[in-house]
Amino acid sequence: MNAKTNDLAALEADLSARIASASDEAALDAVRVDALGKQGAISALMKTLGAMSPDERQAMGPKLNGLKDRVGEAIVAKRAALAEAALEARLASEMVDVSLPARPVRVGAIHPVSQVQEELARIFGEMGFALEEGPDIETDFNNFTALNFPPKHPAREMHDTFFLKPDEKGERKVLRTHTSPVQVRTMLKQKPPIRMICMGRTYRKDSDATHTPMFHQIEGLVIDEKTTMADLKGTLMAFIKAYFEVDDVDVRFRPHHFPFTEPSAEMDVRCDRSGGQVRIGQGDDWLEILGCGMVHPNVLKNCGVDPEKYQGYAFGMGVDRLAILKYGMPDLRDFFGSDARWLKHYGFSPYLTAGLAGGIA
Ligand code: 2NM
Repeated sequence: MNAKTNDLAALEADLSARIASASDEAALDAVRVDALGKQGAISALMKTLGAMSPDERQAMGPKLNGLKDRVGEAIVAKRAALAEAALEARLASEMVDVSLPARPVRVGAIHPVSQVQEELARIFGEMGFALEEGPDIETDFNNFTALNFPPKHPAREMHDTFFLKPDEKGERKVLRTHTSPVQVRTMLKQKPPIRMICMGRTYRKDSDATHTPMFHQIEGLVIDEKTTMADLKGTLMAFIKAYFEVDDVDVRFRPHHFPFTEPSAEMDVRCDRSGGQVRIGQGDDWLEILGCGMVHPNVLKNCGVDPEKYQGYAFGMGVDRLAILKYGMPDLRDFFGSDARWLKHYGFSPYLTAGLAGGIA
């Protein structure tokens, strides 16, 4: 090997090493300019061919051309490899694992009415009450007549009840003014013993800070051969303790009037209002909480139950008011304002429901 050949081998080794170590497009292009550019090392060697003897030129020509081709090819190959690596890196950095769970953002909240309904269903469910349902649009019979409302009773009048347009048969349906028609339906379809609750939307023409035209009720009914006011009292006291999470509760019954019960009463619970809010259990005050009574024999008759053999009690209360008493919202109208900020503040986590499946209370 002569000196010139040695030089060429050293040049090629140097260029190959620089090509191999070029970490980006710019570094690679610098090697290309140094080797094959106008002022490049290989270009300079090519220019010396003209001054050589024919023999020398014949020996050096192929060597220089070979060197030029190999270096050129190495640069092209390296450029492709760099482009490939850059693409790989970009794909890796932009990768999205679609199998990952969604980010833990709180997207929704359980409305206090729904939360309280879950709690009520659980409490009464554990006491053996079945949950019944009925439609919001009811017949006049189920909403009034079966429940012993006299034909001229004030609650039937236009200012209380939302009446629908009469249908083809002239029948005038109503938006139920209470959930009692569900009790009527249950007695009509099922033989005693009956032990049921129902809850849902009810409608009355009423609107102020404590009344909304749509509100929620829960009502209960127990019918058996020997059911008394004492059973009613025990059941309701157990309910109050469970719902308000207190160990002791004191109640009193005040005589009242409902068309569908006889006797009828309103039940108050002992409470303390000294701290600005209502605390259930002990104290010097009373809080009216529900209406109740022994089901009127006329109602039993109207619903196909023999009043000579069966008797029972019923009760009803406002779900919205129960929510206010336990969770303290100032204005009932905000319940149905559909304001997401209100719901975010007063709503409950979907993961912490008092659900029937035994969630955290
Ligand atoms: C109340 C108060 C008292 C009641 C009566 C009945 C039925 F259908 F059995 F007669 N259901 N609900 C009732 C009794 C409801 O709410 C304040």
